[in-house]
Amino acid sequence: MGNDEIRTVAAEPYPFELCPRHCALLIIDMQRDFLEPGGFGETLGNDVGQLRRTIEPNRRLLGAWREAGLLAIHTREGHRPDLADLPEAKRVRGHGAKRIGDPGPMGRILVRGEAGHDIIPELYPKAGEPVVDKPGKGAFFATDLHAILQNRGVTQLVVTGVTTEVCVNTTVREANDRGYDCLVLEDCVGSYFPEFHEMGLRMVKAQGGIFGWVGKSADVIGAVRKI
Ligand code: C5J
Repeated sequence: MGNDEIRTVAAEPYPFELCPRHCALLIIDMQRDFLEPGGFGETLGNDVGQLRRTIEPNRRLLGAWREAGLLAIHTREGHRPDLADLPEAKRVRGHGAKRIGDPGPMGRILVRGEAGHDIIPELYPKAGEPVVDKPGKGAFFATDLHAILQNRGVTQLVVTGVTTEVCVNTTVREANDRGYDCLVLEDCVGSYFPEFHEMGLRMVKAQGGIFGWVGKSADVIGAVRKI
């Protein structure tokens, strides 16, 4: 089988027709500060175990994706060290004791170049894999992601990462409005709140797939292994 051949992947609300040549894996915000014990997410009282269960399925998927020679793209949420791209509304939201730009357990919180802002070692990008630094929740807002995808002829996205209801959902909605077909993998996305995870996935696939499809990594791995 070649890269142009369609592979049918089990998904809801109906099977996803994956075309490897036109499909990219988009891994959202698998950053140390969100996922690692002792990071910013945990200091806010979140159970990072809810997110860490996604690491192994993502690692297996990324391995198979790379072996098949397909395009993987990583994103990181964060801001310039001078915080010039940080809206005041985002900085003050939540009245938390710790804010973006403050010192955290792994450097300044959500600031580019700091240890906590970087991607976890298990999924670290390889040379040639684009890393998109995004100041917002959606990966298309104020980034060059759309240009990167268009220049590579990508029309489909397999979407993984964290968190299901925030950056994953926002990105899938943005992608949908730009004409991309998105397949979200339920075992490769996670939330600190299981009920939001569940609802986040249901919102994607409701109404005949109003924002896209929901599937499982094993089915995508099976499909790309045939390349
Ligand atoms: C992401 C967040 N990545 N929850 N960020 O979902 O603030």
